[in-house]
Amino acid sequence: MRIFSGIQPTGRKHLGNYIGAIEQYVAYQDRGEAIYCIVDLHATTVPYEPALLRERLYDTAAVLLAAGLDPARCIFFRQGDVPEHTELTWLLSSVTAFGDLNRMHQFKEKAGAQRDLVSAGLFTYPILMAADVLAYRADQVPVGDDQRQHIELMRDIAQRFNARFAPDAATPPLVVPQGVYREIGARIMDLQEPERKMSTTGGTEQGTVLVLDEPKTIERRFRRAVTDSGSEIRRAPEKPGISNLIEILAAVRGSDFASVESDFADARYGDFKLAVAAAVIERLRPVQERYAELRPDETALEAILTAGAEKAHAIAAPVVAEVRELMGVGPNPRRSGPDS
Ligand code: AQP
Repeated sequence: MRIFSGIQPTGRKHLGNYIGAIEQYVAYQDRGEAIYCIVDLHATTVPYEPALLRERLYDTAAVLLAAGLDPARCIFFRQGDVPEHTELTWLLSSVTAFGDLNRMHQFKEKAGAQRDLVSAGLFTYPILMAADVLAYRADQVPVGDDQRQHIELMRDIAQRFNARFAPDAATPPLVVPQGVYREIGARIMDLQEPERKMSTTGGTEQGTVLVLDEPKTIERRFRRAVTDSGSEIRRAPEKPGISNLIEILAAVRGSDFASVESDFADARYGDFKLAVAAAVIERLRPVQERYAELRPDETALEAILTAGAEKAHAIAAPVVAEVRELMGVGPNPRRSGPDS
């Protein structure tokens, strides 16, 4: 089984990224051939500073390695180093429906937040994401719940490509991938506005816990987390703040909701919040320590990403060559040469 996922180097990684995606990446290294990339090209679709993009890329690489990605057990690279991603994006745009792109929630949200330019790249972002995954014929894509619509679109793109260009193939050229979502922790909400997901661009500063936040900052964020006027620690639609804290603690402990609810049945909100903060601090402590060791050595980070890109290129190049051939792009590889 082949696994693929990508993560943006925009902003600093938060607890939602960590629980919803990064922990899954680490676990999936032992479940198949895992391929992970930092999607710097996706990050250019909204306003950004080029020098800062490189800094954030190293930050993100060091966070992922500190969390447990092991270049000996996975392929770990930078998207922009493997040109097949952009070529395949263009080729697949011919089997992507404009109307489908127009329906993407993330495009609508992010386009609405732009003050100057809504880039065409923001609109075609989901095709690049489809190309990322389809170039590797990945079977499974571990992601957070917010990516469901993009995963559905990439499945449609693969199916439409196969039906249009290889209707009779015994093995379809593109694998139709499946999204995999954590049962607990696939959507971590903002601590101040628990109806919205914790997010780099759309969340509140006070409601967002960063992977690299100081312990006292993490504790303060949880202490001030919005709850409700009741006193019961149980999950309920009318209790989004408490439900989110229960979900965070269950995900961090690796337990279910019921055991968190029963452990804190007699606790007050204040004590519960501190318990969640303590568990998150403990979970992130080794990641932060390892990050501090890894981040300064950009040469070593580059070497890991470059080696990963070579391995990624070796997988993606023949897939993209087959797509070109099936689409009639470039010379016919079966045509006789001038000497024959
Ligand atoms: N709140 C979340 N809960 C669970 N999973 C989440 N993910 C993101 N937010 C949550 C998952 O993290 C992975 C990486 O996402 P990304 O590459 O989009 O990184 P990001 O830009 O840092 O994510 P944000 O904060 O969600 O970005 P914006 O603000 O740009 O929308 C993905 O698998 C995602 O599902």
